[in-house]
Amino acid sequence: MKKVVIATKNKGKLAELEAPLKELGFLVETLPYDYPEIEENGTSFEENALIKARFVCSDLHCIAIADDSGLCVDCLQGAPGIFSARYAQDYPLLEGETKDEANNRKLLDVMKDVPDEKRQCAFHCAMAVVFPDGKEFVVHKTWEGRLLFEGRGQNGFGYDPLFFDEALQLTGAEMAKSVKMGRSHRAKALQAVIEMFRETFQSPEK
Ligand code: ITT
Repeated sequence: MKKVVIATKNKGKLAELEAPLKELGFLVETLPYDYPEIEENGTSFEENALIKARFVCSDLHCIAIADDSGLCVDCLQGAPGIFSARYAQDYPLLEGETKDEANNRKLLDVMKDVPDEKRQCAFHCAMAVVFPDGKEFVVHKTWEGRLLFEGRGQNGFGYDPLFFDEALQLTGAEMAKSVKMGRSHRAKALQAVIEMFRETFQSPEK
């Protein structure tokens, strides 16, 4: 059975990536809790995804998948973008607040005077796969929506409570995981990766 490591420490991402890869027949491994932080010093989602996948592939000697993703808000010229995970690093955490909650609080503050019709945004995901023989594959997908004025829903992670999908009239945190997996930036990127794996291996069990 072929082994693949998902090069992320983000539990929300992991929850979305692990099951489909297992279903495809891979032995899926995750990074240990104390795995060193990989410096993401690229200037694009693609560069950062490749940095993470290359590092883990060469360190652990197996196929590595990494995703670099984030929310890009039109009227903020694409911010927080590649800095989505650390957007609120200049905001002191409130008592009991998580990093995701602080990021959402900052974004709502920054956007508080922006009217509904100017709140378009999109999630972006670059997903990179690096093979021990040096082969690399990268795909980039998006999911468009509108930023709400307050969070709704308990599912998902990150900016999901603020991200409103106009077609479904639900936030990313209000939709069931299976629904998000039919629409999201990450789900579409993963689908392309799965097709690439099918073509490469016919079946990963081989
Ligand atoms: P790894 O680098 O370990 O994978 P990370 O959280 O640092 O974890 P990124 O640098 O790619 O990953 O940052 C992604 C951030 O973008 C994430 O922390 C969320 O704030 C946001 N994000 C990405 N995809 C999202 C989604 O599907 N729903 C909500 N927020 C998302």
